Amino acid sequence: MRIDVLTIFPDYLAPLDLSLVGKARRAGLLDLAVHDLRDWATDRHRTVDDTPFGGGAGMVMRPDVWGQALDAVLEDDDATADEPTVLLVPGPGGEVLTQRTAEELARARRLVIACGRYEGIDARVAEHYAGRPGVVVREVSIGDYVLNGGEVAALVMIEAVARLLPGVVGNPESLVEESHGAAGLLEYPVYTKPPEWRGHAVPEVLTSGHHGNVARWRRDRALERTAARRPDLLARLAPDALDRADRRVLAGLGWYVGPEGPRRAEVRAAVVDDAAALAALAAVTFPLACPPSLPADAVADFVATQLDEASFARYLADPQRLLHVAVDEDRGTLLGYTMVVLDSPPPGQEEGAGVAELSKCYVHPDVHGGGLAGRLLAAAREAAGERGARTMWLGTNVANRRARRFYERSGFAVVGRRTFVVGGVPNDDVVMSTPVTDR
Ligand code: JCQ
Repeated sequence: MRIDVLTIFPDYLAPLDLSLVGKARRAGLLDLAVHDLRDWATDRHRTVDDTPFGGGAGMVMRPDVWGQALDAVLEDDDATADEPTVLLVPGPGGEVLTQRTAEELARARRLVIACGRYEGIDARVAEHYAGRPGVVVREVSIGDYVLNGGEVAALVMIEAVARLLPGVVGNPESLVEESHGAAGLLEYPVYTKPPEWRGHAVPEVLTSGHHGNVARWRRDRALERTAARRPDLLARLAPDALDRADRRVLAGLGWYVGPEGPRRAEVRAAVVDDAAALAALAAVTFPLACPPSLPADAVADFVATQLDEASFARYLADPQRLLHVAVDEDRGTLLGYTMVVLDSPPPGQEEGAGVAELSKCYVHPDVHGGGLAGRLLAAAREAAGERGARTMWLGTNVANRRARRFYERSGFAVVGRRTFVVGGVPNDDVVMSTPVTDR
């Protein structure tokens, strides 16, 4: 690759003789030249700037000087080549440099980097060269802060690009590992010898020799770091990039995985104002939990008489019932809910004190497997415990494998059967139970 840098401070780019970039130059993998813009100024003072049209503070770099300089540097350019020459203009107003940008730039045949100073370069320069065949102009920022000139940004861009050129990085494995990071998560923390330093030990799992556990631990830390520092990156992950273990970690951090990727969800006690949204959600979730053998009108009857807004308003007003909701934090949409009935023993059991019934636990089908049910159940269990419950039971249709597996993973065990009447039609339920206080 060929790179030309134009600047009024050529010495600022002296570090390009060093390290990996310097080595790439000496190895002939990178042909890099730095030019002094003032060589194309025409007056005795080698002036490159002038006052802005329209007024305002500071100075603007003159298009005529830039035009002469760029024409000279581009003179030997092959306008018919397949790959364009990229005229790269670092500046706080450009598109933000990302690993993807670096990858794109690394595929260019040639880069010409125009380092501006003062208030910037006369806008006609970018306009003019954008119209030149074989040239693509890209204004690129290295972040939302202001520098005195484009030189440091040029150094950053050159380093980001050079290390991607074939043969520059000794071990291309380290680029592969990174592209996982580029796939959306921040890097996990790393450690080396000594195993204990100033009272800080290396996490035990890393010295255990258990590769599976190491991989899981690193993944968990990467998820945690990304959630804490770069929630924007987390929210851009595709749902299918997150496995069950990922979702459990994210759930513990206050996230769920929806159809558009991870989002923040709040789990809280329900309030009277939630009644309408609860009825709307229940009308979606309840039919899906019913066995296909159940007639549609029986399901509809149950929804209309026991899951309507008025019913939820009554449940919410009942001190013996505890309702919790999971809500998307940004949109406010209801994602799931639980209802616990205190002192409500399963059929055939006389003693009800300290026995809580988990009467409802539903999550919208779009966000199944997103980690919300676990959080809702934890909130329901905790609230029931605070109200004196020592065991919690539930009934779920014998055929609902998904629900049964979820409750088993959550500590429930099958303890019996019951008949549950939906719209006058009897259904076979399993009864499952769990202690409330331990865990
Ligand atoms: C780059 N983030 C900040 C400063 C004018 C092109 O004209 C100008 C360029 C600069 C230097 O770039 C930055 C920068 N990324 O300040 C003023």
